[in-house]
This record gives sequence, structure tokens and C-alpha cells, in this order.
Amino acid sequence: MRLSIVLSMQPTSFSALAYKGQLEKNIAKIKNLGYDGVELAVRDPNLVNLEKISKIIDEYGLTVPAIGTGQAYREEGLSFTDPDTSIREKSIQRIKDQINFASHFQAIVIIGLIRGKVQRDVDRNQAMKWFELALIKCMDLADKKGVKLVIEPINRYETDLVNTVVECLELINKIGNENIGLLFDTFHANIEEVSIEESIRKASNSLFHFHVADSNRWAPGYGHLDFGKIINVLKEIEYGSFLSAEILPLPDPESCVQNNIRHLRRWL
Ligand code: LER
Ligand code: MN
Repeated sequence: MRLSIVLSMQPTSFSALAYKGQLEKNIAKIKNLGYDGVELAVRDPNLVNLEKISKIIDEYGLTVPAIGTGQAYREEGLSFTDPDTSIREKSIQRIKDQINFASHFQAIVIIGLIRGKVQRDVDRNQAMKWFELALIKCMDLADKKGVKLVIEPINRYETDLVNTVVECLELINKIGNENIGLLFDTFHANIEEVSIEESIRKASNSLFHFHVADSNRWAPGYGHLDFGKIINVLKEIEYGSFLSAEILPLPDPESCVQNNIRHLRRWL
């Protein structure tokens, strides 16, 4: 298992980010601390200088395991389940742009908050149908580009569409494409799952990516989750990809980024 950390490429209101902006400076720090990768949170890939970022990432010998896409929902209100057709179309196009962007890094594209929420006067089944349809449209391009997508179960306080691993696996099975899988996030799982370890086992066949944060969304070691147990289950199911830290910059950005790696390495 390798370690990465989320870095936002554009200003955002999302708080669970140790580092935002100052790309070269932060990428150098991430590398020097011993991380293997950097997960990029991108609002709109058309506003990113691909050549520049690729060059920096290559220079520091880092991998980009995944691209986060939720800022398009937070900052622009784009969602797969908006009752307005043009917004749904725009959000599908945005994820297609993300798939093209991700293909340059062989990175996974994350489907998190871009799914939206069930809006007033919208039937829940209708919202789920829009969600599925959007995924199917995106998978066409993902298959062509050889890019994988992951759906992230997100806790009930952020969305009411797909909160748990079981709901997420149902949706993945419905789509029935080997390039779509699950992103497990320990912060959300701590709120929604009966047992974090059992849920990881359930997800094992579709587990493509993994977000780590402690119970309070601080770095692992600052809350009450048992990362020894979590990592042992990941070893048991032979998860071989990244543990990506999506953590609050507390008590300060430097300590959390250093202590995340120190804490997790005890069991890796
Ligand atoms: C994104 O990976 C995530 O975990 C969400 O909480 C974003 O709001
Ligand atoms: Mn997450």
C-alpha cells in the first residue's frame, strides 16, 4: 500500500484539505515527507495547466492515484441529479473533462458530491435514475480512455444519495462495468457503517481507492479509529493501492501531514 495526500489545485470552501494551492512548494513538501503520490482535487480541468502540473509531478517522481471532482458541486452547483436538464448535462460534461484529464496520469476519477442530493419536488427513484444515467454516459468515455471511476459512499450530512457501502455496491452492480468501483473513506464509514472492517471486506472486489481520516477528520492518530485493525483488513483482502489522506489541516497543516504518515507506517 502506498501513501498519498489530497491537494486542491484551485481555491475551495472544502475544509478537509491539508494543503491548497502553492503547487510546487506543497508537492516538494509532500515528496520530502515520504509520500508516494498526490491526489489532485480539481474543480474544472479546463482551468488547469496540464503541462505545468505534469512536469512538476514527474520532476518529484510522484504518482497521481485519483482526481477529486466534488468542487464542481460545492463551488458551481453542478450535479448529476439537478432537476434542470442543462445542469445535469453540464455535470456529465465536466466529468468527461475530468476523465480526459485523469487519462494523462492514469488516475481514477472520483464520483463524490457531484451526484448531488434529492432536490425538492424530485422523486428519489427519479434522482437515482438520473445518477445511473449520468454514470453510464461517463463510462462510455472512461472505457475508451481506459480510465476507472469510483463512487464514494458519503455520510448523510453531506448527501442523501448513496451513504453506505451496500448502497454503493448495489449501484456498481447495476452499472455492471469492470471500470467502475468503490472509494472507501474511513471518515464517512465511521458515521454510516455498522463495522468499518466488515464493510471493507464487503467492498473488497470493487475496492479501487481508499481515503483515510480519523473519526474527527483529523489525520489518523488524532481520533478514535483503529488504523491497525483497518490496515490489517486491507492486507487480508490484498488491497494494493493508495491510502490517500483527506484530512483537516489541524492542529496545523505541517503536523497533520507528517503525523499521518508516521501513524500509518506503524502498520504498513
Ligand atoms: C470527498 O472525497 C469527500 O469525502 C466528501 O466529504 C467531500 O465533501
Ligand atoms: Mn473522501
